Amino acid sequence: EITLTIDDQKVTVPEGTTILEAARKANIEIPTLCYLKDINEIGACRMCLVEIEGAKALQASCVYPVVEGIEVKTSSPKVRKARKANLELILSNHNRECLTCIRNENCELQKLSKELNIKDIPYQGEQGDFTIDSLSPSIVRDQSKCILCRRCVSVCNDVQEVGALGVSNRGFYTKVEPAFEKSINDVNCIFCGQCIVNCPVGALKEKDDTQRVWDALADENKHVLVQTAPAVRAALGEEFGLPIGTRVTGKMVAALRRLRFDKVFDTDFAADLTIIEEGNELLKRLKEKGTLPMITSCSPGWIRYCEFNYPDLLDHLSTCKSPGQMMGAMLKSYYAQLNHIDPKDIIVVSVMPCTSKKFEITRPELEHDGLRDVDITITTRELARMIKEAGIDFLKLEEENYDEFFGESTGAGVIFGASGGVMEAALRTVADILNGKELKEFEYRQVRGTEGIKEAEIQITPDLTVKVAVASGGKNIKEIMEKVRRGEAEYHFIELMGCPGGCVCGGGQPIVSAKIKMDIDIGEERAKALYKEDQLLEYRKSHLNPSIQRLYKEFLGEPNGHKAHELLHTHYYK
Ligand code: HC0
Repeated sequence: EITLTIDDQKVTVPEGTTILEAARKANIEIPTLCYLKDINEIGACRMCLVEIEGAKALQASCVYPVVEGIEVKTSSPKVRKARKANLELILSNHNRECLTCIRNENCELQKLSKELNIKDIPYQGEQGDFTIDSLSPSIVRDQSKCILCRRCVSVCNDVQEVGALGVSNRGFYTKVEPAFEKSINDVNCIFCGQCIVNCPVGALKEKDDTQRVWDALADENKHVLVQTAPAVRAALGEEFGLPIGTRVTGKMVAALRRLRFDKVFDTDFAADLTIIEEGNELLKRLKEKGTLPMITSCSPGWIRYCEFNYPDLLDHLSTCKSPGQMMGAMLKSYYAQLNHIDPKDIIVVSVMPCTSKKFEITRPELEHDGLRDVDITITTRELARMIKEAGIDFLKLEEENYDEFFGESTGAGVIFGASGGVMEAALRTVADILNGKELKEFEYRQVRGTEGIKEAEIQITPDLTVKVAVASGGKNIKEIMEKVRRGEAEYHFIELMGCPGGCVCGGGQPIVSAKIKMDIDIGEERAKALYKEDQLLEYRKSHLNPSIQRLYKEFLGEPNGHKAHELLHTHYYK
């Protein structure tokens, strides 16, 4: 324990704590920009400068460990003057088109300018590079807004271990960019969007597809269907000021109807369908000694990661398309047939917590009869913008239900959005099938929670114990995949998701400031909302979904059968 004085207040904290953390613990606010707890603690932006009694220079509090007895001043005239000058310098080279910036009112730089009472910017002169890279289907980079805080670089390199972004040049010419000034589209980026949700400003954003949706909705010759991914409902409310972890399923459905989609469906329905296909695929691989461990294939970020880093292990992937794609394939076949609509006239829009899904829908593997499974994907953030633009008062909306059949889902479908959810949903179904009855105990808490890697051995029947692993985020995925490559992974089934925490923390979700993330585990809060919805639903196992049962009876035939293979499965080659 160390005791120090911060602004005349005695503070006692464990050794190794930084001055910044100690101050925040004592409710003394020190501003930061580049700081991202445990991820980017590099003292680059100089916003967190403090004065330490006896020290000649001001010190960056985010990297300065506490020392017994020191006296710290966090807002002396000297400190305030230096911080202001640093902020003015950052602003002098920042594209200040705040009114039309995607991060207007959710920008850490804007907020800080207000808090530090910046009135004008004395340093005007040459501006840095203004390149905009919008070649990828998922991510747009705007150099003119980059403040070189390096949060994206640390997340991409240390958390995701992708390494698509780096820092080049020195001094005024310093830039954050992929190697050799390439576009993000031409390097090993997995389009997870973790750079976006960790950027304090508008230098990184999703490719905006909202205009394409407006155009589709305005086209009277098109039948426009929307599906919402599990994790969207757990976060959309944040865009309207609701606390993190508020579940807004019913309001979201109502808003989509106000936007005039022809039908509002739930990706959770297709998650249930995925479980039937994937569960049976696993049983087949176990029985016929197929490639094991089998690995989930629904996270497009993970698929890209696999293609770039483990092309030799692609056989381990389940052949199932992701639920979002399965839904598209069903809507353009069975739904079209039932409703006597030419599939060519159907536009499927998906709302996803994910930026990589924008890439996924363009993949050549994911179409049928020359028609894309899914036509347009927007993120949770883009949906919020559409709702606002349409003048819909989200908070006042009465809750509504999804449209029937393709809107019907189980608790197993909804937990897909949290890390461990796909695994748990699969276990619920596989266990019932192998035991030939409906088990009363079906919550597999061993695979829940926010740890990066979870492992469990689960006794399914008296003679079968399955070994499973769940990992999310590139670094954790790598640890598991290296084991698989070395032949040391004795698992039967592995769930891998590209974003740390799973889809609830996807790169398309509402952006939460570094300061709030210091205190709240957003993944945990949003996941709670999904597990709550699981408990509220009538059915909690995918195979009990009456619409899924009818779909097999009337259209698909057998799980993993001919028709299912044609529409619901694919292969990724590299
Ligand atoms: Fe997910 Fe999905 S659960 S990837 O995490 O499997 O994005 O939410 O939509 O497709 O269902 C994301 C979330 C999905 C898919 C589902 C899966």
